[in-house]
Amino acid sequence: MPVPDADIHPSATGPAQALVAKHQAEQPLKFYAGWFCPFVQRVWLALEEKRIPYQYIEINPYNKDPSFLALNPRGLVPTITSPCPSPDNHSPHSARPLYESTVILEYLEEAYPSHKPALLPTDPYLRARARIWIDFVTSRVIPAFHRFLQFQPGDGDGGGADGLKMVRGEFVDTLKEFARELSPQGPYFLGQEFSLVDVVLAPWATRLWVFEEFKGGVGIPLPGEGGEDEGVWERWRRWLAAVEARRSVRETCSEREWYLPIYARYAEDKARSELARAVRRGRGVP
Ligand SMILES: N[C@@H](CCC(=O)N[C@@H](CS)C(=O)NCC(=O)O)C(=O)O
Repeated sequence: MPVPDADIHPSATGPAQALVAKHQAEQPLKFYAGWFCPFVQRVWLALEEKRIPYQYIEINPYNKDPSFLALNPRGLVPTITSPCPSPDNHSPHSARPLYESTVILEYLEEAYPSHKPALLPTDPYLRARARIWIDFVTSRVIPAFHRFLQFQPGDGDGGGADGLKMVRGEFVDTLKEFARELSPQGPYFLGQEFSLVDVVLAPWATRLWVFEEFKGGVGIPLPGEGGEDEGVWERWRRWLAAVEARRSVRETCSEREWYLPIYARYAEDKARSELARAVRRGRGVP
């Protein structure tokens, strides 16, 4: 039986709808996606940035269709099926599935080296450092985002206003830690080049409005109110503005009104997705 989360708008709207329409033709690389999903948006950004041909296939991952489970036993989007490398190396299973957004991002970098821009630096040290901050986003920022979003006044020891202040503070601290690592010149994490570090955070950074909508504000100081961290927050705002203005980011976003009911379920802690349950159990991102 489908979980209540399955009751989502069936397709992308706004700019993302136009992009989906352009990617309906059969292509060797199939992109099983959910228009609403930030993990999907990560992969979508990389496909768009690198102009890799893909066929967009809308999936409602809460319905767990058996044909989709055959590709990804966890039934999560994003999932891709990658083309076979060469006709002589033809696999009996024509669809070679891959899942987990960060694994797919690395795969696209390796499998499409001629597709520019490269989204990881070539220098091994800088590459490794980029991976540290990619991991930081997934293991720290996103769980803190969800602990804040899913917080309920009755939760744990620090319930009510104090509890909300605590989870808000913890989330803002992760953003500040990230912001301190941004290259001073920017505008992106590594400098002038957009990279996977920007890609992995962009979908959540462009959803910060959910805290204004449901939790009384994000808690990032307004311009001029950052005290000793003013420079850090000024740099954060410059990063966010550059990311929000990026073509790939703008074109993969749907209209806000259709995200609202989905995020309302998280904000009331009623979502039954794997992510919501993992965060509830204190397990981070599934
Ligand atoms: N760790 C996965 C997370 C993917 C994920 O949680 N996707 C959600 C949609 S945003 C999903 O498919 N949920 C279905 C479910 O929870 O049953 C990744 O990075 O790709």
